[in-house]
Amino acid sequence: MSAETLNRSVKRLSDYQPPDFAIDRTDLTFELDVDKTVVTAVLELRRLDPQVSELCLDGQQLQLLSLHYNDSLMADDQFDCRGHQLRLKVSENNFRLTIKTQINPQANTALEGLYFANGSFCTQCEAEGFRRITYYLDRPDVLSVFSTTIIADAAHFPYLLSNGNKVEERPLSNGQKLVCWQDPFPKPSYLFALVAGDFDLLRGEYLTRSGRLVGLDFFVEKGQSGKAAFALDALKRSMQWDEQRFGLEYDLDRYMVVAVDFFNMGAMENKGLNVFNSKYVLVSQDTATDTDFFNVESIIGHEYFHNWTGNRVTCRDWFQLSLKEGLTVFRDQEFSRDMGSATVNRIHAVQVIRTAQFAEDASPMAHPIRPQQVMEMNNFYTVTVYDKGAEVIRMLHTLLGEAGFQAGMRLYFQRHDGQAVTCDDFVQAMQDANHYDLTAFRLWYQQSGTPELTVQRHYDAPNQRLTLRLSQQTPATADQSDKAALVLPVRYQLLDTTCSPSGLFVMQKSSDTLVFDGVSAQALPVLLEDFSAPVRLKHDYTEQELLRIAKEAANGFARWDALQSCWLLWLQQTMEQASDFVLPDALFELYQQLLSQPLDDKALTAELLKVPDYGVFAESFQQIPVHAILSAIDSFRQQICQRLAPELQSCYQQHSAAAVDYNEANVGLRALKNRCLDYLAVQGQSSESLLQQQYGAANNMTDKLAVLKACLNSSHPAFLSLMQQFANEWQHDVLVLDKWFSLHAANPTIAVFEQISLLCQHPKFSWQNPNRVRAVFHAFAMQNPGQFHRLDGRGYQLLTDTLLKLDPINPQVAARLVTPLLSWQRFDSKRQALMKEALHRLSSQQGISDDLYEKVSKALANE
Ligand code: B3K
Ligand code: ZN
Repeated sequence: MSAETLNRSVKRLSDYQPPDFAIDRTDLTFELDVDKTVVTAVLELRRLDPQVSELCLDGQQLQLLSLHYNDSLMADDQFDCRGHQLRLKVSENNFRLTIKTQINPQANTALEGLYFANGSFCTQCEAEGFRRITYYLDRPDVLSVFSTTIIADAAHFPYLLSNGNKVEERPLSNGQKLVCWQDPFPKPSYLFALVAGDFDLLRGEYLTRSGRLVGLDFFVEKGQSGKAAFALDALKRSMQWDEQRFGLEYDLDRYMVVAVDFFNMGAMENKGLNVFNSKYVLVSQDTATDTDFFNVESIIGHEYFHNWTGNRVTCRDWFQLSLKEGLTVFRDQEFSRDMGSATVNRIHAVQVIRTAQFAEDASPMAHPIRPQQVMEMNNFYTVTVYDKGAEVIRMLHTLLGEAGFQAGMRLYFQRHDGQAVTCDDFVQAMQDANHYDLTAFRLWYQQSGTPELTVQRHYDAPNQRLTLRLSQQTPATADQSDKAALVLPVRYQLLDTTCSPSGLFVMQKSSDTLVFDGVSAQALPVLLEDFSAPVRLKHDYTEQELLRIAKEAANGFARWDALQSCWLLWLQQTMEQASDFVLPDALFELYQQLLSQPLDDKALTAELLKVPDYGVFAESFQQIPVHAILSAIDSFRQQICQRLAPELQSCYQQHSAAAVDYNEANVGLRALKNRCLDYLAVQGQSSESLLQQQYGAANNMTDKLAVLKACLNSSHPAFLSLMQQFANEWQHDVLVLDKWFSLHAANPTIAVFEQISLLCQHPKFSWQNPNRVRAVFHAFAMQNPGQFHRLDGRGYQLLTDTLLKLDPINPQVAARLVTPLLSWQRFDSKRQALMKEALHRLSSQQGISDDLYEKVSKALANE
């Protein structure tokens, strides 16, 4: 490890020490001012270990105005306030500290702590943002009862919000007003929130199953409250679902959600006062796609479910993040599954694992779902901690069954309500409630990497016996070389002529056998149904066998999964045979059938009809052949369009009459119709009238955007003029404009560079706003592989220039965007050299943030 890395502090799970002090009460007063906010924190402290003589509080970017110990003002030589700490000698067991600090919310472009943006004050404290508000024990295992008094100009900030119940509201002299909040539930500082601004308010209510009436308040930008109605309903559905499925009820009288346009991520589960990125609250049919509606419902659910899994029971330390995130993602996935197409939901969740999560395992940032060391915690809100974490919970659910899992949840809450605990405590509750030994299972929490499960088949004809030899192996990752065998729940189904047995095989060792007796020579096992373990399955199935599963399997996921394997085979064949490769007739027959007689689940039909995205193909290679993949995708789309144009046309016509509302049936119809449109656009000029017609007639954003995407995917000549029309229609609405920014940034031609520089000068673009920056640069770096990975290095250069500009403004957003540069080892030597050059430019930048430094230094570690 370099000297610089050592200088920056790396924290280790193995160094965990319980806190020396408790903070029984935290009384905060905010005198809000855009550039000089004064925060007075009165902390009632209790020494837990009488041997300890020093108290050390965390603090960053604070100006200390005064410090009182009980009632005495402390002189400068009575404490030590340097770096990111405030230290003072302590001799009593119980004492009070009154800390007055001044902060500058307007200068806070990192959007961590208290910031002022777009006319409102807002906080984001997870993971370690509270220390930018006052000196504190800013760690999740210090739980305190908070009260918050907010004083601000009444005209500019009519709503002054914080956690819990409002206990006082009164006008003050000189146009100011005071509001006081009390939160009865002890909580760690990361769940603190404050919002002050002028909003429109949409109110609702929910009667809990025990008969308590809860007020539901949505605070949104003026004029936008109509667009929060869907989110309000989604919140009611979440509350009801959590009562029915998990027996969990809400615990305060009020649940508030504030939607803001300046936010680093999706949303935040602060106790009683969620803060949301406006894109995950504000939707209407004319401005939001079906995917946007889905995301709103799922994130509203996610943040609500955190009230029990995260807030009532929280994490002991940040290494345990998956305790709340993996579990809450599992819960939100189950909720979404019950609200829409279960199969398509599972497909989408699995795609995240197979693309982004497997890529993270193969990258310099590889880590287990419970990381062992961290420089900047914000870098570990990852697809591994969240989504692989949810898969680990799902495996527990598979092993224990719904009743066993729920028994484990009940015991977990019974034991740990009101505590800050570890992932081990969670697994222990599952184990004890079920008398099921989970010792070996716990390895999932400490081992990183993607296990490979290999299956070999042997059929013994005289005995009609099929033997499957299963072996597992996890390749070394950047963070860990030695790997052991994991517990793998393998769901299977056997396709056979007469019956189709199915079941669960729990693999415990590095190799094992699964035997089926009395089966025919045609028997075909479908393994890992519903992706019952987050592994890469290696098999030797032929195209015919895979297509048989795609046609015959009862399980929709298995059908889709078999087709995914087919596409990987066809990609290999295309790369071997270049332009001569022709997709097999059997695929066209299957597609013909699906187009003329779609399944009841139209959204699943649309998934089955889809050529996988670049990211799916890319993840199947150690070294990614970018352009070969892109041209194979083009060729596949062309072949499908050429062979099936009439069927695509008629399927399009037959499914074009969906009503506008967001519901499972309409979403499915739109998905299927727009899949057809996407292929038809390949025809170029001759599809123009169809595209124009849909664009002009569309009464919803899904159908409009589908036209633009179809044009983009096919480099259709109508693209630019339709984009112009779209910009004229939507320039007043930033969330819609973000879609337009992203489409431009995903343009696969060299014109994208000129276009991006124009976008950055657009009056609605702002380097301070994460949504705008991501709309352009996330789309460019992640959805435009052809231009991003150009051999002249222009793509890498553009991203590097962007990161150098962005890092001083908002390190969290910069550190997210750097991801595609980290995996330089996955490309050819020319690109490797260019990507490393880009990483060196970043690492040699003066004052680079810990966020970016941690990732870049890891990426360059094994150069
Ligand atoms: N807990 C927050 C994420 C906080 C991210 C901090 N960088 C949102 C969520 O997972 O619900
Ligand atoms: Zn979460």
